[in-house]
Amino acid sequence: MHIRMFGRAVPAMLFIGLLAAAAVAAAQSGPANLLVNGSIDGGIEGWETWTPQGQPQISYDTTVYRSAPGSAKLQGFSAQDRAALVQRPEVIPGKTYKISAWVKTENVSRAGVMLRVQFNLATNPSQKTRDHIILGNLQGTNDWTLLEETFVVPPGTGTLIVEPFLDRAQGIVWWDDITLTLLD
Ligand SMILES: [Ca+2]
Repeated sequence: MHIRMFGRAVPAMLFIGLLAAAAVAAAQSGPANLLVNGSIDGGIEGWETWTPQGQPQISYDTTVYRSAPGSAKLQGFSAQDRAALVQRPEVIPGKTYKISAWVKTENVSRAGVMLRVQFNLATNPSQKTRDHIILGNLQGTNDWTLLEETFVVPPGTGTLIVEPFLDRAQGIVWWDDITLTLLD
């Protein structure tokens, strides 16, 4: 009797051990980031820059970052300056995703620090399938702050436009660790 119980107990313990190992591995790696170079390390490769107005500067900064060795620095010098990093990841309608980003600000003159997400119709990306997500609207000086939101992709959507932004403001913004993950 004792031997039979022991025989059953060993595989169960092994199974629990494997589950624990798998859980640790999942926690360490996390869901895959659908953005290229979301940690903005080694440069801003993978991101387009968009400066539709004024004379803002976008650069790679190795002196201020949330994850080493760098972050993206967006600087405005007048209230006209608009600057954004841009990526257009593909998404699947009906699926749930989470967008998140870390941002730090210094003397930003207006509530123009935002993470903007646009939802593009697959058959005509200039048409949108819902209102933009706009997170943050920060101004002034803030230490590293997490912006995040979970959303379901509307029917007909083909891609997003993910835009860490400094919109019409003086001041400095650093963006780092920007992630888009598929939750379900
Ligand atoms: Ca980084």
